[in-house]
Order: sequence, then structure tokens, then C-alpha cells
Amino acid sequence: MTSPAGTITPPIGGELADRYLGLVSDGDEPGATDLVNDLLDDGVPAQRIIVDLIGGTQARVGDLWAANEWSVAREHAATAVGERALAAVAARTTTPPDRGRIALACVDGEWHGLPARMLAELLRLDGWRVDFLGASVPGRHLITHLHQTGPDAVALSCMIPTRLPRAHAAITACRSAGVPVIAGGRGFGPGGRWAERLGAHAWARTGEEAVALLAGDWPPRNVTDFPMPDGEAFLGDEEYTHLVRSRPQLITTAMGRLTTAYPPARDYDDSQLEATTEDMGHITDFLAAALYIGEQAIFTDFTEWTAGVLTSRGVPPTALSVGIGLIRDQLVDFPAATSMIDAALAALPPD
Ligand code: B12
Repeated sequence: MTSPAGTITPPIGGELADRYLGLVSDGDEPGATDLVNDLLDDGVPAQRIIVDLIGGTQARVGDLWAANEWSVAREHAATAVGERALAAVAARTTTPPDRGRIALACVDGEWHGLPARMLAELLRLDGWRVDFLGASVPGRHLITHLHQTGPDAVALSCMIPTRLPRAHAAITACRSAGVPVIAGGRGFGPGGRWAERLGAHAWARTGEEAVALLAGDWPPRNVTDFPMPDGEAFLGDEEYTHLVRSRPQLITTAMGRLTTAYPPARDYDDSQLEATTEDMGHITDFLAAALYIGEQAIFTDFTEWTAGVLTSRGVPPTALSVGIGLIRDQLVDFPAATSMIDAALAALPPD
């Protein structure tokens, strides 16, 4: 079902991708599965359908949600169609598992299961036996699975940086169990630079890069050849610990002061207040992750992205600045946290 060796297949795009987006947009599961089945019948490689059509459309879905053109519900429905289409491709493609065994999991608290599922199918197509453990796998369950099945490698997916402390715990536990770790997902930062920092043995940007890497001289036979990186001991200092422990109180206090600091919030309805509480949680979590890794960019990228999302929903950047300020006011004794917050506030666009 894959393209014959040496055949170069152009990426799927244009009118076909628009048609598929239309089906996804309508929540048309039968239509989407019919389309991918027709493509397979026409000899289009399964990999192209997974990466270009299903994956590429997910990225467009994300952009439409961020621009406030699609609701959260519509995005959820679209993702459900993508999962169904991927299952249809998987059902039509079988490759004998003759390479080895890989355990694939999303880190604890990571709910983006579809990108990892895409990777699972790409690896299966390349002859790996894959145990796909799904979204949000607590570290202890992952380790139990490793002891029970003895895989050649663990593939760990992290799409949002707030999960990096949990990713670190999982990577450390896998290392202790003697199993090499390949990390992936945009949560590990540009070029995967935080994956190495957290002790992963390898990182790949896309599913196809992971397939190529694993088809080469990998996994390493002896994982002790990969010492823990320098600086690991500095992760999770007392500022990080304080932020994590006081998270509920930080959010409650900030919400209690919201209407005084930002009078337009007096007119907020329940769902707006709920969304603001969630945003306070995100501010705290991204700041905690930035402190954990020691990377300003984790927090600044988040605040810039959130400013864009809020602006497209008619909420001015000032509202975000005020919210961040309400968290900052409670962290005056924490110099690393306040300096990260100040740098992020300075980078926010004016109203
Ligand atoms: C669908 C979706 C969701 C769904 C996920 C449902 C599901 N079953 O997967 C739900 C609603 C749960 C969700 C929630 C959130 N989401 Co979301 N989501 C998306 C969306 C639109 C699509 C994800 C997807 O399927 N991508 C398709 C694949 C193909 O993407 P890909 O990155 O290219 O995947 C490849 C690589 O990542 C790589 N890879 C992935 N894992 C691994 C592992 C290994 C080992 C390797 C080697 C490679 C690898 O291989 C993949 C295949 O090639 C993206 C937008 C986007 N552009 O991706 C946002 C996105 C990922 N979400 C985002 C955010 C912020 C959130 C929330 C925080 C939103 C909120 N305010 O609550 C929550 C966090 C939830 C959580 N704790 O996990 C941001 C993340 C930004 C960031 N890095 O900081 C994104 C990028 C949106 C955006 N435009 O900014 N989301």
C-alpha cells in the first residue's frame, strides 16, 4: 500500500485538501473515510494521506480556531473526523512487524493524542510493532508497561511545554529502566532543544523524520553511552516549586482582584469568568514550565500567542497584561519569575 521504493510522490494539497477540509468542517465522517479509501485505491501512499491530508488539515483547523472562525466544538468534531480517517487508513494497510517493538505514549497531562497516533501508524507502516498507549500516560503506568513488554525504545510525545516537567520525569524513569527515548512534538521547543536538555536520547520534528531515524542506526544498544546532560540538576528550583504548590491560591487571588484591576470584567458573564480563570491557570503553568527549563521563550511565546487569540475574540492585549500583572503581584519575592513576566509584558503588542 506504500509507494514503490524510489517513487517520489508529491504532497497532497490544493483542491483535494480543500475538499477534505470541507468534509471535516461538516463533521462528515463517512465522506472523509470514503475520500481516504478512494485515495488508497488510486495508489496514493498511506504516508502522504496521514501526513499531508490528515495532519495538514489539523494544522488548518488549529488556525481557524485561533482566528475565532471556528468554535471549540467544531474543532473537536473535526479532530474526531481526523481520528476516524486515520483509523480507516490503518485498517487498509498492513506491514509485517519485523523491525522491533516501540512503546509510544503522550506524557502525563498531554491530551493531543492524534499527532502521536499518526506517528504510531507511520512507524507501523515501516515495520515496527507499536504499543500505542494513548494520551496522558502517567509515568508509573509507562514504566510498568516497559517492564512487562521490554520494548526497544520509547517514543514520547509532548505538544505543549507545560507538560515538560512530566516529560522530564518520564524520560528519567525510562533511562533508569535502560530503555532509550525518542522525543517529539512541538512542546519540546524549536529544534527539540528542550528534549536533549531533559535527557532524551533523540528527538525528531515529524513522524517521517522519526521513521527515518529509527530505520538507521537507532535505538542505541547501550543507553549508558548517553550520559545525562549537564545542568540537569538545576531543573525545578525553589521558585518553580513555589509556583506549582501555590497555583490554586495564585489563581483565586488574581480572580478576586480582577474587577478592581480591570473594570470591564464587571460585565463578564459566567462563561467569560470561567475562560479567564482558565487563562490564569495557563499563565501560571507556562511560567512554571519556563522556570523549570530556564527558558524565557516558553513564557513569551505563550503570552504572544494568547494575545493573538484574545485579540481575534475582541479582547484587547491590556486584559492579558492586567491578568499577568495580578499573578506577578503575588510573586514579588521571586526574582526569576518576575523578570520573566516583565520581559513577556514588554513584548506584548499595544491595544
Ligand atoms: C486538535 C487540537 C487539540 C485537541 C487535541 C485532541 C486530540 N485527540 O489530539 C484538544 C482540544 C484536546 C486540544 C487542547 C489544547 N490545545 Co491544542 N491543538 C489541537 C490542534 C488544532 C491540532 C493537533 C493535531 O492533531 N495536529 C496535527 C499534527 C500532524 O501536528 P504535528 O505537530 O505536525 O504532528 C507531528 C509532530 O508533532 C510529530 N510528533 C508528535 N508527537 C511525536 C512524538 C515523537 C516521539 C516524535 C518523534 C514525533 C512526534 O509527529 C507528528 C506527525 O508528523 C493543534 C494545532 C496544530 N497546528 O497542531 C492545537 C495546539 C497543539 N493546541 C494548543 C493549545 C495551546 C492547546 C490547549 C492549551 C488549549 C487550551 N487553551 O486549553 C489545550 C491543552 C490540552 C492538553 N493539556 O494537552 C497549541 C499549542 C501551542 C504550544 N506549543 O504552546 C496548538 C499548536 C494550537 C496553536 N495554534 O497554537 N488541542
